[in-house]
Amino acid sequence: MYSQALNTKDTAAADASPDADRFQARIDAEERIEPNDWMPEAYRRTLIRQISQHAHSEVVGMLPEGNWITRAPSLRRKAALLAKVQDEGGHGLYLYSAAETLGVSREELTDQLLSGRAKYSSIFNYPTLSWADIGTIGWLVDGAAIMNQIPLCRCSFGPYARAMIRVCREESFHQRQGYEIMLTLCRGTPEQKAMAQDALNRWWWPCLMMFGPPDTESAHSDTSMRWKIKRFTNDALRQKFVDATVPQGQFLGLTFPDPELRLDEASGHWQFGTIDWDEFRRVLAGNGPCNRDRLTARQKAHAEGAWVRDAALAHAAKQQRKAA
Ligand code: BYC
Repeated sequence: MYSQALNTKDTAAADASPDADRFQARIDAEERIEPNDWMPEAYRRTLIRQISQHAHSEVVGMLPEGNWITRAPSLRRKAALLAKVQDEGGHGLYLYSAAETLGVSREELTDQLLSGRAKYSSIFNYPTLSWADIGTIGWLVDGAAIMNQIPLCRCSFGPYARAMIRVCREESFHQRQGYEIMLTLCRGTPEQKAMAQDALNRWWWPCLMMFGPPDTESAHSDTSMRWKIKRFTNDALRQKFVDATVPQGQFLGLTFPDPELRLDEASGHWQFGTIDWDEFRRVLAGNGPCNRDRLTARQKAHAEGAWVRDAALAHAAKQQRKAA
C-alpha cells in the first residue's frame, strides 16, 4: 500500500547506482523530472504517496464546505462557495492525473481512499458548525494550503509542479473569499463577531497541524528535501504561516486561542505554544471528530456515481466501435 509503504525514516540511499547519481545531479541542477525519465523507485513511490494523499485531501475537503452550500446566507455567498467547492474537485482531478503519470491507476487510488487505507489531510476530519467556519476554512485552511503549495510549484517532478501553479491561483481566490467572510462577520453584530471568534478558536490548532509532524518526527522530510519534492520543512512552513496569519487576525480584531503567542522582536517571528500532537495522532489513526462520516460520505458518493461511470464507459465503447 503506497501510503503506508514508507512509514519509517526513508532510505533513499538504497538506490546507489550510476543512474541514481545522474538522477541526483539533475535534481541538484534544478532540472525537472518527467514521467518517462529514469527515476529511483523510492522517488516514484514517495511522489505517488504524497500526490495521492494530496488528491484525496482535495476531494474529502469538499465535504465540510459542501455541507454549507444550501445554508449560505445569500445568493452571492452561495455562488462563491459553489465555485470554490467545485474548484477543489478539479484540484483532485489534476492531482490524480499527475499521480497516474507515475504508473498507478485512478481506480487503485480511489480504492485506497474508500477502503480507509489512504491518508488525507487531518484538517478535514473536523466539523463545520457555523457559517463562520466557512470563512475560517477559506482564511486559514486555504491560507495554510497556499503556504504549503507555493513551494510545490517548484517541485522536481514536472506534472506535480505544473498542476500546482493553477491550484495555487485558485487557492488564492479561496483564501480571499474566506477572509472577506470573516471581515464581514467581524464588522457585523456582536453575535456575528462572537461566531467568528468561536470558529477561530476551534480551527487554529488543527490548522497548525496541517503542516505535518515536527521536523524531528517527520519521516519523509529529509529525503523529500534532497529530491526537491519539498522545498521547506514542516516546521519552517508552519512558522511562515503563523507569521503571515497573526497580523491578519489582529486586523479582524480577533484573539488567537494561544496564551503563549507573542512576537519575538529579535527574530521578527511569532512564537506559539505547544501543539497537541496526541490529538493529531488520534485524527490520523481514524479517531477524529468526523473521520467516519467523511469516509461514509465518499463511499456513498462513489456507489451513487456507479451508473455515471458505467454510462461513460458504454459511450466510449460505442464511439470506438463507430470509429472502427
Ligand atoms: N494530515 O514525514 P511527514 C487543502 C502524514 S489540501 C494527514 O512529514 P511528508 C485543501 C504523512 O502523510 C491539503 N497526514 O510526511 C483542500 C506521513 O504519513 P505516511 C493537503 C499527515 O509527506 C480543499 C506521516 O504523517 N495538502 O489544503 O513529508 C479545501 C509523516 O509525515 C499530515 C497536501 O497534501 C496531515 N496534516 O509531509 C481547502 C500538500 N501531515 O504517508 C484546502 C502536499 C503529515 O508515511 N503534501 N501526515 O503514511 C505535503 O506537502 C506533505 O505530504 C505534508 C507531509 C507536508 C502534508
